[in-house]
Amino acid sequence: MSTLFISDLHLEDSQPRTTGWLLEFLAGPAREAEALYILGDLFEYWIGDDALSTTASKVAEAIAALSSSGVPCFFMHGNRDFLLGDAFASQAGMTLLPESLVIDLHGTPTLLLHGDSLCTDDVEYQAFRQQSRNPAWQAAILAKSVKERLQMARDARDASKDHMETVSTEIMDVNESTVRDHFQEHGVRRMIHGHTHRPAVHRYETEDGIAAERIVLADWSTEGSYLRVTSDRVDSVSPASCTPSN
Ligand SMILES: [Mn+2]
Repeated sequence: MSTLFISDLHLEDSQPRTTGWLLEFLAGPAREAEALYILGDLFEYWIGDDALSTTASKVAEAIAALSSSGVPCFFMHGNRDFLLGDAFASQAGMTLLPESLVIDLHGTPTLLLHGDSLCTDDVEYQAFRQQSRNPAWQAAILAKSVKERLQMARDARDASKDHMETVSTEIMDVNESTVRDHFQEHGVRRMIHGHTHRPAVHRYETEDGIAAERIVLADWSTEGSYLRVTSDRVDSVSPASCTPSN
């Protein structure tokens, strides 16, 4: 049996192709899985469970269908959809996870996280992250009108675009010493995350000489992609149905 991981789909109404890839994935390869983990940034932005986009409603229905077919679905927040709450999770039949979690993945303790918390060189972003995870700040945002929240989401997106243009690519990537601290603190030799849109398997040696790996999930900007983990294999898969047709 396999466990599947996806992240960074950045779904929104203006990108129906990406939503189409997800719907095919949920009705296809995901049905054979033991569990599906969504490690954040499923949506491009999230202004509250009371203001669902057409895409969000469709996606909730498709994830709920997967989950009721017997495949448990888990969701971890990203830096775009951190306001996604219990109401939507229950509508989609998925379980909300804390911001980091160690699971027993077919015998290997594995740390799961969105990945933004590893990008500690980006001091400005980390300050925003701290604020955005504060329950009082979140409640204040959610109390605003839908119109105000949509405007805030647009502003945040513009600010994030400006930020990406001005900050170097090294600063936007993970900090290696933070990565090593995470291996150490959580006592794991494998972690899986997304966020950086730099899919890869990075190999490390921990302080006590043990081999460790950091698997970075692919984003869905050019094609659908998922990570499939079994007891003896780790594969990154882009199903044919999820690749762009010319
Ligand atoms: Mn992200």
